[in-house]
Amino acid sequence: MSQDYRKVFILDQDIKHANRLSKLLTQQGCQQVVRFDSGVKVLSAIAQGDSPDLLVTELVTSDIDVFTLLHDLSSSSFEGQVLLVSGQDERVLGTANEVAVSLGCPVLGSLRKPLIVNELQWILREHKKPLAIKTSRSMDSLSCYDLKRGLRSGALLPYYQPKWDTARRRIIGFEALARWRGESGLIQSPATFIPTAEKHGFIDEFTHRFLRVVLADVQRLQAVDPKQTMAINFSIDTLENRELPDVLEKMAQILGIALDTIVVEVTESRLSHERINLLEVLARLHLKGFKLSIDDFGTGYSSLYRVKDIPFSELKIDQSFVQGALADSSARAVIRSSLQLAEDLGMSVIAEGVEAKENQVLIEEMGCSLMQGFLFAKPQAFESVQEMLVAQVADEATKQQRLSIL
Ligand code: G
Ligand code: MN
Repeated sequence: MSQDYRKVFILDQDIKHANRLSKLLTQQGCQQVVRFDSGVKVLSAIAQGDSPDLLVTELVTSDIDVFTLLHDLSSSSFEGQVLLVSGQDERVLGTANEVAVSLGCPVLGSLRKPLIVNELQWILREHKKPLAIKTSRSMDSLSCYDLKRGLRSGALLPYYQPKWDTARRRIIGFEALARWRGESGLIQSPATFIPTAEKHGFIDEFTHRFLRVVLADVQRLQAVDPKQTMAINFSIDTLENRELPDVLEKMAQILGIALDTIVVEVTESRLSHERINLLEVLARLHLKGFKLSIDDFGTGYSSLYRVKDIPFSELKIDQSFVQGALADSSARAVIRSSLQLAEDLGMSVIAEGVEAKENQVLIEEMGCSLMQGFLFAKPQAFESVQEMLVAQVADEATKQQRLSIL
């Protein structure tokens, strides 16, 4: 299963630990494991073209610490993934993880010492795909010209990801995610185009075009099941526009869509004091009957203050906590306190980014049954989520019929 990791470097001064790790990695199918006792030697091997698929590193090495190492790796030719290991406080691991993410280093995860075999196996199995995408090197943003031309030719399109109620085993709604279909047909994520649209001041045009398509799709989905909700991610720049509540209301009303089936998602880290109109716009959306959801909860700095102030009806626990929950007790603590906070404030909670069954079970045990994630369904084109919904409605009708016969 880890044959993808043909070459692995281990950077660890602790010989006993490095030996054990090396043995385990070999057992997991890694073809070549090379041990290093110095960060400088790792960097110089990489500089000479000898680069691993995976670098497993301690936080503190004999010559450089992990932060220096990550900075140097991000400007080297290293294209592999990083697995952090430490006997230190988990929060230090968390900080190193965050720094790596901000540098665009694909972090596979973090492991505590002493090493637990299952934990290593789980990380290698579940996270072959990196947690962080290399934003700095592998994702080229689109130019302003590309965007303007693409907008007119329909390059902007929504993908939809179902939201699941695992207790009732059904789809309860969807989240619309903006995607860009490039000329080659390649589907790209918002990181490639939203910043450019924001920078050049046409995010509102973007939002309007996107909303028109999404709301038309909502109408079609609700024709299948009227209770389905649609969550839409709004740029903070759009939420600064005082006309938004009226515009959104009019668009929904024309299509006969109930306003309380539309969920406005706001990313927590972008809720800022400096945004003069933001609070007013959110409050007016709420007064009109739209639902407000706080996205990526736990990643911003103003969590508690903002949650108290803004009438959110839903809180979405950021995927980093959800995915870290099995191995990291601090992540579990964040989830537990988010659930408590939501309960006290009468909000529902959705766990984002559930990729593994083990995670689903753990999150359920913690008291949360609403989830989103690749385990249930990836974001996909309208036609395929519509099919899923049609199948669900047909299935429920059959069950209902059987019950009424009995
Ligand atoms: O910021 P927001 O939570 O709206 O971002 C959602 C993003 O997360 C989408 O781009 C979607 O593709 C991605 N996503 C959804 N489910 C999963 C998952 O299970 N794992 C990972 N890694 N990403 C996910
Ligand atoms: Mn979202």
